[in-house]
Amino acid sequence: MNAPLVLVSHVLCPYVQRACIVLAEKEVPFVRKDIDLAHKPQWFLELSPLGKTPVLMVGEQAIFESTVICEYLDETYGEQLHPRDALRRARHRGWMEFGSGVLNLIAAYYSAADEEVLLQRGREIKDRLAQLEAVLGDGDFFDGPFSLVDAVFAPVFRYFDVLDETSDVGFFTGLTKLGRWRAALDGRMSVQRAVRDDYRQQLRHFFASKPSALGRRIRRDLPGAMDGVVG
Ligand SMILES: N[C@@H](CCC(=O)N[C@@H](CS)C(=O)NCC(=O)O)C(=O)O
Repeated sequence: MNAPLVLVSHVLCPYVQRACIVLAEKEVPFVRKDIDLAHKPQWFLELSPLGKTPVLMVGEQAIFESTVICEYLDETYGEQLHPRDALRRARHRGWMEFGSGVLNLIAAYYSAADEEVLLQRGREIKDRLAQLEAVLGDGDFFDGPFSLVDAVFAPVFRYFDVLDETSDVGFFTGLTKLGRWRAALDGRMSVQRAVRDDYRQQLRHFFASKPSALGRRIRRDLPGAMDGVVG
């Protein structure tokens, strides 16, 4: 019998979502334990060497780093999501890393202190999205059946549901394959179940709370964003 799984999480964390998606794809039961990253509990710091979510508890053992968690789950449960061919798998790992780079750019975008930097970071994100568009085929997902690369990009794309509300970049404009991929991921049950029903409102609130250009825009354009959210 497999050891019980506990995923130590944060409500908005895109890296946590990767693990949730893989768990849902494989229909593996787990307990999700959300923590407040602004007030990290001592027990969490003892499990997570870098103080970051996600951490997966497999019985008494803790695993950290989302891609490591996803690969562990992929190797341990159900039908493999990673390609069997080593070269193709290596290529997928490269694009998973690329996805983490896009998440870093998104963080730089929502933290940009002024409009000029916001615009610059927005252009950099758009450039990365255009690079992705150029490698996509004609299927619904990244490369054939749903894979770990899809689990990485679903949380990336989810950000744009809120970012598009206040952005003038047109992140997906002209990127038709990417738009189709985003829609396919949006419709996937595992992706939908990776966040709470009030995720968008939580994300708006998180952005609006920032002393950044995007925070100012959201407070101006979406005043309801500052309304209370359940923690
Ligand atoms: N490379 C890590 C990144 C995880 C990460 O950055 N998690 C964020 C939340 S989304 C975190 O825990 N931040 C808290 C901190 O850095 O203090 C992974 O893939 O698991």
